[in-house]
Amino acid sequence: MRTEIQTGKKVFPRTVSFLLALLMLLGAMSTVGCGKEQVEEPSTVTDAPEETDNYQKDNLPDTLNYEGREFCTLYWNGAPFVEFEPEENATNALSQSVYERNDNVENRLNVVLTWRGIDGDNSHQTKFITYLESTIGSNLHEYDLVASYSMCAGAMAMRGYSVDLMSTDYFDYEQPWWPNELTSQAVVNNKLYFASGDISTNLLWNMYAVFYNKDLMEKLGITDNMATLVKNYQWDWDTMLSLSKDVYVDLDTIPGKSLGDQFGFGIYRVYADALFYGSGFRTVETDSATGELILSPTFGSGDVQSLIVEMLDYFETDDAWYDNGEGWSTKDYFVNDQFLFDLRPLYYAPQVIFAQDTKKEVNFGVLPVPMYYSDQGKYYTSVGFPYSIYSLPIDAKDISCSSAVLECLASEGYRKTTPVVFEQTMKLRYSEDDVVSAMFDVIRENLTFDLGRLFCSSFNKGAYSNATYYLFRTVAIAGNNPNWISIYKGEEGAMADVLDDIYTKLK
Ligand SMILES: [Ca+2]
Repeated sequence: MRTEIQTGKKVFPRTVSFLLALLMLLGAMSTVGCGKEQVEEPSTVTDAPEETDNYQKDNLPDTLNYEGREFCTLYWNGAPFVEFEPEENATNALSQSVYERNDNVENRLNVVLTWRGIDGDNSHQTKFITYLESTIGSNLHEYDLVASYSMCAGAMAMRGYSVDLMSTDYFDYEQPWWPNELTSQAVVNNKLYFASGDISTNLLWNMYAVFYNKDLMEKLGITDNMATLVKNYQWDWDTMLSLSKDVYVDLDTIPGKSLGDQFGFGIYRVYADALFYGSGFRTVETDSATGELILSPTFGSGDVQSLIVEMLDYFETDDAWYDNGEGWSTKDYFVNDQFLFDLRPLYYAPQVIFAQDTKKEVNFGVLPVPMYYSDQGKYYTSVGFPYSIYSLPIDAKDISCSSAVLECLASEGYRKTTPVVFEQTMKLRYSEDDVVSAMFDVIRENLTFDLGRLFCSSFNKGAYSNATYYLFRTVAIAGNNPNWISIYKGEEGAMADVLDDIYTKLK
């Protein structure tokens, strides 16, 4: 039984003073790559006496001791936020928390973490996989753990390079740092070849949420009962449409609807996937009778058709702005009170709302993506692609040790790095405001791990590349095409073939 920790006050101890941590950080920055240079002796500073908060602890035995062995993780360069090693000479809180997480792992398990980054972001996936072939595929035993760009983990598993985590000694899927949906959606034939969650800071930053502008809400005379709506599962599509009605004001000099105006809701086309997943739809699921992977009956359903029609109708009105251009992610319309609701990845807060050159301060809150059905009873959070998925390479020298380090990184990340992501999103200490903290946890705990999304780069046998996200986001929504059933039917056979192939390789 998973321990639910989303309610109640939690305390994030700042276990070492910032200055001390900074000195430790500067002293430990000598690592460059695996097997090249040793990091300095792990610090002996521990925070055990202060870890008496009500955060869930892991079940790793205290007796684990890997006798100072070097533990090498391969990761992808270009991750938007610090996640693996602390940045050199960095004094920011996130980098400090990554340092503390790694330090705790080293001290607890008596390992020396080394890291090697290679090209592997969206445009370098082939390069990353080719490199994996040259090392794991050649059984060189170079790496103990692989942290890849999210789309690469599926390709790695398909090639047979990933260990089934469920069969390893210390991977503990019931812990809160591994999202519920990871094991309910990404397990194939009782095997799980990769994992993510609190272990990846970039996953948390890329979670889609709806920002709402409290200043504008007040100006419009709307009572802010958003937290209650969310808590009571009343935050749904109809509620959002009704709250965003009549918000429109033609503010700029361009007559009629234009981007300089005031809107109830704003969204960029790339983020439209979040509304698909927020509705509980998915592209792939497991056939409960046979255990095989199948295209989800929800994917090609009339319900998706209805959502698309409603979205397109909504975007046509003055209530909503649907942006089909580029550069949306850095725009400050929301900060300037032009949008009541704005669907965004969470990194919008540190990158734009709190950016140093932003002159205006906006009061805002974050909400999960609204449910489509009023009786849905559950929110679902999807994630933009630039985050990490962790895999244990089959040629790792000691699978048991790799399993322990993976679990320990996630567990320590849950207590060290996740609170900092929260603090930098909300400019609040996690313990300061239970309502805001609970909202963040609703978003975080309902992450979806649809295999069609995780393996999207394999779905290329039909008319479209990456069909499992491209069809909805681009062909239907951005293409302003409400004929979902026919779009889906045209691609269904090709997608089913790919899925058969995936299942055959993973089962
Ligand atoms: Ca206008």
